[in-house]
Amino acid sequence: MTTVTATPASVATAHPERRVTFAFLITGFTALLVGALLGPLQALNYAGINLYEQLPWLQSYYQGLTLHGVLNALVFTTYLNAAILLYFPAREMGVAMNLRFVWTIYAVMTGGLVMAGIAILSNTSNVLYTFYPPLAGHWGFYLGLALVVVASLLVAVEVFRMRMVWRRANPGKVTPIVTYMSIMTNAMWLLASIGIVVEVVVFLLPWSLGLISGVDPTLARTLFWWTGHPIVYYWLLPAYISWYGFMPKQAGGELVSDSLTRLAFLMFLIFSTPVGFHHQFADPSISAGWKMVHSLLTMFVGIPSLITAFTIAASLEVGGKRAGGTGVFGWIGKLPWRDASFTAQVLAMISFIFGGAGGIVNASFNLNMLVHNTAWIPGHFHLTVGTAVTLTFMGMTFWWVPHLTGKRLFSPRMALASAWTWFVGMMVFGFGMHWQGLYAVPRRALVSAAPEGTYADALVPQVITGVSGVILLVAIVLFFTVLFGTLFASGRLREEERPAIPFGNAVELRSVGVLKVLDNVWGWFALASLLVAVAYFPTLIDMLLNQVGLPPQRLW
Ligand code: HAS
Ligand code: CU1
Repeated sequence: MTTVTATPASVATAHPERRVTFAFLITGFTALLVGALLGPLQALNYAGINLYEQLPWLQSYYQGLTLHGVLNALVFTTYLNAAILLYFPAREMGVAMNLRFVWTIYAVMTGGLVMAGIAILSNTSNVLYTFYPPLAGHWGFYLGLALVVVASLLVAVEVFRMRMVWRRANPGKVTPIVTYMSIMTNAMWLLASIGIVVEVVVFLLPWSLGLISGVDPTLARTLFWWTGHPIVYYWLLPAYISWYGFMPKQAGGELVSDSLTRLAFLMFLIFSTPVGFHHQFADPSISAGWKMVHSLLTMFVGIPSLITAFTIAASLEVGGKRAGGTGVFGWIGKLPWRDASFTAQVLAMISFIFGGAGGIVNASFNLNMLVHNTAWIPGHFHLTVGTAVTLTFMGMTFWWVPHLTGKRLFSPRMALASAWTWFVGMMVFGFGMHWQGLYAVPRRALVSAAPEGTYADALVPQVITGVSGVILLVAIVLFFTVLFGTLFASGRLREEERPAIPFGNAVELRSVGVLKVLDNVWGWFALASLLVAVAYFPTLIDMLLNQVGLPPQRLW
């Protein structure tokens, strides 16, 4: 193995794929802006304050919550994933994107977004982002979401095509690391998305159109969670691409292990999907035995994140020590804390330590009963998707938007402040919500409408949660001021002044034994599929044979 410093792509030349990448990025962040602005209202709801009645364009808490969940968790992430999963492999391999195809993907995704958006805004689809039947939305809602999923799968097709082109030109070589991470994420998503595709195309869409009269809620929920758990890794892994692929360089260090990185992604391919029952521990129609199997497999999918914790911390340590830090902790202070992009992403990592620990609690068959359907769960996922992922994507924009657009970052100090404010706001929110969950305050309930004294025990965490909503509102304003300030700034950086992609020192890999084994994507895909079949088919077949179809219901 020889170490080469520059990947061909880090040489700055004009790149036509920047434009479409930017289109995905900015559409995603616009969705986040709208979705996130509703967040403080939800936080205040937990403090007993209902501002929903003040908003003339929203009819109810549930309409607002649907918009919040769909735009932030489903739309924002999918757009950013498209940008990350396509752009960095293209640049790393030096393979041209099929631009016409990628713009088509953008059009399909955006068509879906517009459809689902209209359905929600017209108050016909207040079904929340999990859209459990028999609660029924407008067909436009399901079709819109289906188009977003189709577009995400087309992203996978294009990434596989680019890798094929690269392999033809580089026979016998091991896939470059950032590309490998993107390929594994896409392969995982291919297997993971089957559940939701079947649920929407075979059941919900025909049902909402009146073509079939009933849908079995348990079957639909099971198909939903086939995708609904691994989708959280579809959100997380693009953030990991930045943590593994770029953060070592941003910290002045080096990725300490190429093979552990690949192993972690391989484990996500294998273990992400056969675990969905951990969202259904309280559901009837699934036997305790299979629930236990999924609970156990969930512990396995925690392992690649634990690997990540150690690999990334060690990679940052290299940077801190190179900058003169000594001792067990001395290196931490030497890290580039003034760099908003770096700091945002380390704060994202720190939030994930708490989000991940909560996840292990959720996954424990017995402990889950205590926290299921309580405020604890939104507490958990605002530390994971809401901070670990979102704050990483925000941090990436601080170098990536100048890289793509040639505009100078507007106020690096405000960028740094926005990262800290987001982190503090979300940590306070997570603290308040987890704590409320222990008092059994329900999630997805208009707490402010409960009879006085219902949640009297939980007053302190409720106030804490309300305060976090205000902190987060400040964070949103700061971050989007930086983003739009950057875009609307006059003047452009010269080509050579644009920040380069912080690829680490690429290790040129030829036929290195173990890496070759890890590189056999389709072999591992087959193994992953087998495991999913074993974990799901007995239960699904039973459900398919014993369906109880319910008609659509609208409770608003
Ligand atoms: Fe989860 C529910 C279990 C991870 C998102 N999860 C949810 C829901 C969402 C979500 C959205 O088992 C709600 C769904 C709904 O609406 O009903 N989750 C887990 C487990 C993990 C996990 C075991 N979740 C995530 C991630 C998400 C996410 C990631 C989004 C991106 N989750 C559950 C369960 C439920 C659930 C149950 C259902 C609960 C119920 O009853 O409804 C694991 O993957 C977590 C592993 C993570 C770790 C942490 C590793 C730490 C790292 C950072 C290291 C720090 C460094 C910094 C390097 C073990 C990698 C060092 C820096 C220095 C300066 C020193
Ligand atoms: Cu899950």
